[in-house]
Amino acid sequence: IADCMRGRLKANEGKLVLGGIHEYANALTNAQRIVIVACGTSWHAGLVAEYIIEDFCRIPVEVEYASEFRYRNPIINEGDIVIAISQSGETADTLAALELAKSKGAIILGVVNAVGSSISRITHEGAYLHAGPEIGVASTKAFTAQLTVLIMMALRIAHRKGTITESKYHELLVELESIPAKIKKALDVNDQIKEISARFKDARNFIYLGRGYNFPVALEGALKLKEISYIHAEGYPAAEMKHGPIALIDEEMPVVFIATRDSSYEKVVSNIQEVKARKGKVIAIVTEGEETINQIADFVIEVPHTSEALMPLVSVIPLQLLSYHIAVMRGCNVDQPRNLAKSVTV
Ligand code: F1P
Repeated sequence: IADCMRGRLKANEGKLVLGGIHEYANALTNAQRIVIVACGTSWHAGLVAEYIIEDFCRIPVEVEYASEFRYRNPIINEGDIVIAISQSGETADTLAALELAKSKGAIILGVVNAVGSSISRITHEGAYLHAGPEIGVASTKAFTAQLTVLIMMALRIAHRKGTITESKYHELLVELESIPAKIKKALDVNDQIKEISARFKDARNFIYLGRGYNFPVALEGALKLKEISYIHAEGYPAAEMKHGPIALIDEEMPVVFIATRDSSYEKVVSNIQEVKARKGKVIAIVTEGEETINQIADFVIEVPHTSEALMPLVSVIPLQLLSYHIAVMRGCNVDQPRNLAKSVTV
């Protein structure tokens, strides 16, 4: 992962614009609307992209499940920008969504891992991840690499548009370069996560909650657990909890909070208190040096501090480890989960 990030950062120091987008760089920068189509983990990366593009570039973004988009007669106009995100580059739904958008005159771009794949061949232009092949079926390092490329694209667009200050732009680029070391540090919690996994390996359900940039991370944490350990898991925005999922909480329910120090921190702390008041078991991913949540949560996992918009790159790591250890302890084949294909081509 670190190599991939360094490689991409280096590549972008040169003449590469917008992480591989040259010809359509102006179209992307001046877009009135961007539609992102993807499936599974790639869709979660798209959701982070929506947050960062709207936050920094002030361009409206819609993130669509390709499997819905392709069948639902969506409104796509000539010149709209449609970006596909895919690890394999072969996902049939994503490919069909792109073909539909292309037939309506959209500019179709790709953020794809597999070089020469079907999606990369039909797009007008694209950025490769260069993350190397995923060994397992469930997407992990591709997610991190997708986020890196999408964040870099968003920062470049914002810089070209002038919707980000020069100093903020450079501050975020420098911070991005520190991410590989921070991910390495986040991996140090492996043994602690193993212990937590042993405690919860027989749970029947899990809830994952996060706000803002950490909301898509909650979705991804839940998906990873479902995919490789076959435990039912739901991800929600933490603020949605009171609109339904709170009814599920009792002393049997593990609730994973992504509760790093950011602009929603105080609100997340009160969500944790709401879960504790109903005797839920709280596992909280927090920023190192955290003091308040340690007093409330049952388990606390620390990750290094980074900017809010970059946090998904770091906060997803303990969730991937949690799914991995639980799956191994349950005797599941983490590389080849049942019913899942590497490329969903039908
Ligand atoms: C999308 C995806 C993966 C998931 C599994 C099935 O694939 O849903 O996110 O982990 O491999 O396919 P892709 O379009 O990103 O290759």
